[in-house]
Amino acid sequence: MKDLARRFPENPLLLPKDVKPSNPGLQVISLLNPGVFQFEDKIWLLVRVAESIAQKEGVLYFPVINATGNTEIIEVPLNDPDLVATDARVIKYKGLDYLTTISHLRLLSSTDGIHFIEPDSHASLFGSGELERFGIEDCRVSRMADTYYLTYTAVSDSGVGVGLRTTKDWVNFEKKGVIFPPHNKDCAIFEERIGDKYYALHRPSSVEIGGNYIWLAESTDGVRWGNHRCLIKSRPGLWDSARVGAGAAPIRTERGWLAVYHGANAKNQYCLGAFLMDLDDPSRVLARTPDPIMVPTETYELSGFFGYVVFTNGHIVRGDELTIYYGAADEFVCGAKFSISEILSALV
Ligand code: MAN
Repeated sequence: MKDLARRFPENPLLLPKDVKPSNPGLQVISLLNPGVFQFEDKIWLLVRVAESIAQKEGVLYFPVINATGNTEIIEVPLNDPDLVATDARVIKYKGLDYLTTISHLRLLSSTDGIHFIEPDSHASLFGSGELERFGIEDCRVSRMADTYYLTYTAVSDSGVGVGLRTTKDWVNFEKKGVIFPPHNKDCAIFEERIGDKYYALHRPSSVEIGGNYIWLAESTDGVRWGNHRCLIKSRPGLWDSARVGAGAAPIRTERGWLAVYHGANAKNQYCLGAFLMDLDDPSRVLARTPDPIMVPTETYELSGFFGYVVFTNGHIVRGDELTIYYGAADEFVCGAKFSISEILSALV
């Protein structure tokens, strides 16, 4: 299907083999879903590195971070009746949920936005504490004045929530803890205050009544959030029928705040769409794209760790040009350009 994305001819920009594992006992399975920001005249990616253990026939190994912060390996025979391993991303074992990989966040920089290197000067960010025992993932980076707000998925056996860390120099970080408790992810803080309030999009999930919808929250300090309102729901019968979640920080345009989001259907096929919020009152949704603006079509989007996925949580805006960086097939980091006015024209 033809979409609005102009993919980089250099795609995939980053493959799992391009970085070293964080520990010699692990292997990098996927590089995906980067947060994106500009710092010291460079473009930076805060890439999610998903790692696992080399597998052997007949058994399944999966990692967990133990109470002392070290990675522990659990070994289960594949024919164990207590094991449910039907999704490449998650495992159920003896009634408990685990991830097949554990993720941390790695900093890579570039002068052209295409070729990225991993500078020694910046350490990786790892999960820390009991609410990040299964790792940290899919970080959005929002900048306000000289502070960067990092909102990421914090995963543990207690659930999937949103963690916040802030930094000014990408060397020292302040941990603000879990700002949206489970089940919640896909949190993007607006890069400007409106009136005297901070705003954020987030995605709680409701199991029985409701669903996986995008909500708006407000805050007076950027850390404690309230006045939650539900903005965008999944749409039965469409490409975003099962879940929706915000990408990076909404973009200020003359017509309103433009948000790029991902939507998935019941087959776990992930596309991108967009919606528009009122500039003064972002709880008012003005328009939304009926069709996706990006659909998995290239081989690197259709097959990989988890195929048929395009997922973004980071972008750079220059005039009318929106460059998104995205995870393809949950395994590779790719880039694509859009025209903001073309996206605005696709809104209904
Ligand atoms: C889903 C997927 C995984 C992710 C977990 C926890 O299963 O998005 O990639 O690791 O949620 O966030």
